[in-house]
Amino acid sequence: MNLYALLYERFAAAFDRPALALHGGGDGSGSVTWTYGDLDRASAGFATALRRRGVAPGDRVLVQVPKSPEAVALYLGVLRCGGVYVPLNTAYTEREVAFFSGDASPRVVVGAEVDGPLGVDIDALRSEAPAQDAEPTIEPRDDDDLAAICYTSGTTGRSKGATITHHNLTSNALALHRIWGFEPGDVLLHALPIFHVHGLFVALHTAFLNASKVLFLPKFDAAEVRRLLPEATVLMGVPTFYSRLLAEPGFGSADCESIRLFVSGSAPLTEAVFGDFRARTGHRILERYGMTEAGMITSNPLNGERVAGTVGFPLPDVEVRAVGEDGAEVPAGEVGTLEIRGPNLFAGYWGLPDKTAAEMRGDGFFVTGDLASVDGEGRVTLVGRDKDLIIAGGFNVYPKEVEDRLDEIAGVAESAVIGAPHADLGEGVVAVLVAEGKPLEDDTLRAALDAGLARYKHPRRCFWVDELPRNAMGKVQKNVLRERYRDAYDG
Ligand code: MLC
Ligand code: AMP
Repeated sequence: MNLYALLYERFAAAFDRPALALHGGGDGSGSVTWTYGDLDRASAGFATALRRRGVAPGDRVLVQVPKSPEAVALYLGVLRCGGVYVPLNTAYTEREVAFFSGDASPRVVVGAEVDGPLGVDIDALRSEAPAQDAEPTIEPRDDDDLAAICYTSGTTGRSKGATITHHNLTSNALALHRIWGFEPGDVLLHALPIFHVHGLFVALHTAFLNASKVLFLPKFDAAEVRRLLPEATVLMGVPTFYSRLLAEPGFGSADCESIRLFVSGSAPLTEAVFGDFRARTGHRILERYGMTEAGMITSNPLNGERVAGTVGFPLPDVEVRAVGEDGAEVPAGEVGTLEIRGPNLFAGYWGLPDKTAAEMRGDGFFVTGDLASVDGEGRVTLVGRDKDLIIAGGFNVYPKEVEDRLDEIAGVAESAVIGAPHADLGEGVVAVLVAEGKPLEDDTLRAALDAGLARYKHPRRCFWVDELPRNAMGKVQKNVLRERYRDAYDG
């Protein structure tokens, strides 16, 4: 079934009700509300315009646009016409976008400045099919048909497109809607970006299945979120949202009276933030775990104990196991690499069957690259990663990609990129560099990186050394560097 057909069933009963409420200033100025009817009609318009531009079922539509109600309608419009939605971080540079465009071979590119005839601005696209000639069709889709390709950077430095089916999205959304107890009257406060799984799928799908009102903020701003909390019942965020709310002077239980559920994910929520939040507000943040390739995988319970430092239990129909180096499951409570299987699991990496095969076991389990233990009750605790990944403020940064860009800069002989603890972002990107001649100034490095690397991936601390520590095999010892520079941000 086309995911939009399911959503449409819920929307149809709520056409007059608010879907997306965009808040202007504190005095209510500039506020705009889209009803579910508006959203449906706008998505039909986008679907019509895309069809006219030749988008047939299965064709990719690459999108790099700022967060807005129109952008949500465009996403729904792509689903509706059977297209495959390919969202891109708005921070990506032209060089990064050019790679995704080349890889996904889209029929249409919305927003991003890609040279060529495929590109169109979102407003122009919208005006191509005004409401009166928008066709209400919803293209039939099979469970295995692709709904989206979400790029996730890889350990090799080359991004991979995770292909996600209608069934992946639908099963995950229905499961989360149920286990998180969505109920009539719920209002979601939405401050996440909508180019990643968390803000696009988890947050929007659960709210839309509920035909809930969504308070739609262009980006996270702690003071603004605090101001709107009394109008909401659910907030979903990365851990940085919660640590920044705690840093708001006087923030406490009075701010949270209407809230029934705070959800955190995409990066580890520290026990300190969980504990402080509970002490200040009385709320136990519900931590869940997911990834682009599998949507949501585990969740702490809505009712029942939410244990700090754990990510809870597998979602319905999802199986997890921790395995040792020999590939065999380790005993309960012991740490292994987490492998998962279920209806949420993606259909493979776009155009990369070998990479897909390398991360799949013969019995259909996927190797997440996260290190975890699973206790006797099935509760999962993540303890680290065996993939070389940095998560800063919920955004993933793969060191290899940053190293590749650094190594291209004249004056850099070689580089090693690591993550260091960062009070605000969880982890911050650190570069350790060997100079070719005299070490470069930070500003020079920065300017050179700007040409090809989104800014959230930039190392904000750089250290020049005579040589990188290496093991007997000649491999850079990142663990040594992580130890040496662990105070880079918070020392
Ligand atoms: C912004 N900047 C970051 C950053 N976000 N740097 C490192 N890490 C980040 N996460 C940089 C910008 O490049 C800019 O630098 C400067 O910080 C200010 O930008 P900003 O936009 O004003 O930043 P800020 O408001 O502070 O944003 C922080 C944030 C945001 C935490 C609110 O990053 C955010 O919303 N993160 C959510 C990410 C997310 O949705 N992850 C889900 C992935 S899905 P300069 O130099 O240009 O000034 C997934 C699966 C799952 O992982 O389980 O959910
Ligand atoms: P992404 O590739 O952006 O989808 O990021 C997925 C990765 O984020 C996972 O493999 C985990 O390493 C990490 N992650 C997601 N949720 C959590 C969580 N609650 N705690 C710790 N790490 C998490």
